[in-house]
Amino acid sequence: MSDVLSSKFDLSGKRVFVAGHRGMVGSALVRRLAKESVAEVLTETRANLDLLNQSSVDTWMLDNKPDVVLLAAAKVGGILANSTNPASFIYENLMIEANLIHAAWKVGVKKLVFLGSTCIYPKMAPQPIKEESLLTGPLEPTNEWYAIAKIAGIKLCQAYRKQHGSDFISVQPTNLYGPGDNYDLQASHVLPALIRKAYEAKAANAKELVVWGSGKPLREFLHVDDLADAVIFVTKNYSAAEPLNIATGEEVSIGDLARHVCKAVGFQGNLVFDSSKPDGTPRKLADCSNLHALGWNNARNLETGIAETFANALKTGELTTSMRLSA
Ligand code: GFB
Repeated sequence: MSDVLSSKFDLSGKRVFVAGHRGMVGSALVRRLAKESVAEVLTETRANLDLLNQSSVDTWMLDNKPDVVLLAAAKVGGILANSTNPASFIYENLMIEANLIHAAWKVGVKKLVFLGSTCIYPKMAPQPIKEESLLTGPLEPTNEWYAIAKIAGIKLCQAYRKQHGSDFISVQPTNLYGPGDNYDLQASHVLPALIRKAYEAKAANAKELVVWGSGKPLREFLHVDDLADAVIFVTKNYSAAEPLNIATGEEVSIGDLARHVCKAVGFQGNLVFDSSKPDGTPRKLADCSNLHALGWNNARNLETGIAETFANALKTGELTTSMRLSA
């Protein structure tokens, strides 16, 4: 990584476009950018910029000519949403990436950071998963559609770097959580789902909480504000074709995660494991030695992060609002 270490990009005075600023990742990036001396943070409404439409993206990019693009716009969801909406996950993600990356090249964007996911790696990749594992084996079937689209995004960045010399990089965050998450049980990832289930079970004085699958799969969970900090760090310090993993190094089983959530929420009933629901990939521990070599490390621990997230969701009404919407 020594050549990579010397690659510095100065964010100060730059006009930075956050694509997907209303999502969990995009909004965290906007919060984090407030600490940087950028000239302007550009965001746009869906009504004025349709990321699925090439001419809308071309026109907007030409009118606004950002210096930097942080590509956090994506169609995302948990294991159930991924398995039941394959067309939406592959189509929307491919269109967003292709439109934005091509337009970014056309208007001379100086730096673009594409956000992928650690689900791009083969289901049975050796653990911890190194970036070199990309495209070395079959994908996890529950999210292969999303994964293929995200792999295409990485390849787009590599292709524009190779053919045009564009400084486009990609990062692969592990499972994320934090403010702005989706608490709809049909679409959400596991952590907000468990927070909601524990909250409702406690309120109803229930004896049990249902956890999907066997509880045995292992995952890492990164707080979205820590991801945003890492993304700004790599924007300033990394320039290479290889994607970069961003994770915590702290692995937890889904069963233990449920126990942490119950403790944070104060639910004291039993866990019941529903084996009719999929486990998904058995383990995805990301090797972050390249990120560490650059100088970024995760600080927050998972139990603290869960307690903060639950308290924040109660305070903002995020948890109760989405319960009302999805009821
Ligand atoms: O977070 P999650 O939906 O997605 O599920 P993945 C992680 C694990 O938690 C699986 C279990 O083993 C689920 O079966 N789980 C237990 C639950 N209870 C629940 C629950 O109530 N809701 C949910 N959603 N899960 C996603 C991919 O995979 O990871 C995406 O589908 C994306 O493409 C994302 O990459 C980061 O970790 O399995």
